[in-house]
Amino acid sequence: MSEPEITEPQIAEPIDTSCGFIALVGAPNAGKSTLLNSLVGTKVSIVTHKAQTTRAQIRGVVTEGKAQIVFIDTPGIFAPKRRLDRAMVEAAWTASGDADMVALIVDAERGITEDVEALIKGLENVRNPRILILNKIDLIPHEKLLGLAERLNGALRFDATFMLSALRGHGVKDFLDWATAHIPPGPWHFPEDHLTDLTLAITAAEITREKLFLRIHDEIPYNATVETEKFTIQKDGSYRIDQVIYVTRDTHKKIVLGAGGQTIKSIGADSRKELMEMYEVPVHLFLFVKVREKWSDDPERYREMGLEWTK
Ligand SMILES: Nc1nc2c(ncn2[C@@H]2O[C@H](COP(=O)(O)OP(=O)(O)OP(=O)(O)O)[C@@H](O)[C@H]2O)c(=O)[nH]1
Ligand SMILES: [Mg+2]
Repeated sequence: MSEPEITEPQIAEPIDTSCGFIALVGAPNAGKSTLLNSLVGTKVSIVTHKAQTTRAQIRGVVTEGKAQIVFIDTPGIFAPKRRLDRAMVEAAWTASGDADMVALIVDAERGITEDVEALIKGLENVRNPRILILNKIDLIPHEKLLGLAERLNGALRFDATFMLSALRGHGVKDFLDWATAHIPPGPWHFPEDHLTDLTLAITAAEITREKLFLRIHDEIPYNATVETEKFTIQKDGSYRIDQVIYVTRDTHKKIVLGAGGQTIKSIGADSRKELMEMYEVPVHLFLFVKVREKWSDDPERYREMGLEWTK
């Protein structure tokens, strides 16, 4: 009988990297997407002056030294009415439940609204560390900020409070440094140069949706969705992108097209310009408008957006 081979005991390599997920939650329009973009240092999530711009979880990755933080931008949390609203709010709460830490973003100018009160109640159930971020400090005097921070900390225990301007970038680094120092040890989830997990096709659809929000007023953008049907990298390196804007009514389609197709043309031009700057290649963008009365009841549309469809 041969001697059993003696092997050295295996010692696991000590992990010297850290990695964590931080969900950014808040009322609609609080500045979550602006903050995500500022943290990542490039535009990952679309931003408009209108509430309910973000519709699903959008991940942005920041890798600094040995630490990697995955920030999750979420749809604003409000009292939902429609199925789409419910799915959006659900996506935000799911993100905060799954993350290692949750940051509540409050628009300091608006202060403690009903939506913020509901968020505070909901966050009582979140066990992981909670961070309070007072955003838009460029809009209000410093004295008011301290009172607001005190009242919010009185309503819920936060592990840290930051006051910043996501738009101007003031104070964002302090938050990032704190987050970097407080995330748990662990292997990275993404390669070092990775900024987001969004595909080119989804990013392109989001950029067009942003232009739709900016260009068309009233309720139409809230009842519309944009999908990239085809994304082709052509032989000459240029991108050909075919997208459909789904609307719910023929009257909406007419408005999105505009007289002589002027409106859709300018939405397309704005989107194409930004996509070219983003990808640094020529972009050929083809936009179509389709009426699909019940798109917001269609599970397939939710899957495209990265949302759960619930009955
Ligand atoms: N003055 C000022 N405006 C800001 C700041 N941060 C965001 N904004 C503005 O607030 C508006 C909403 O910003 P978003 O980042 O889209 O807000 P959001 O929380 O992602 O909104 P939803 O996706 O709709 O929930 C935009 O017009 C931003 O330019 C800030 O620090 N100062
Ligand atoms: Mg947003």
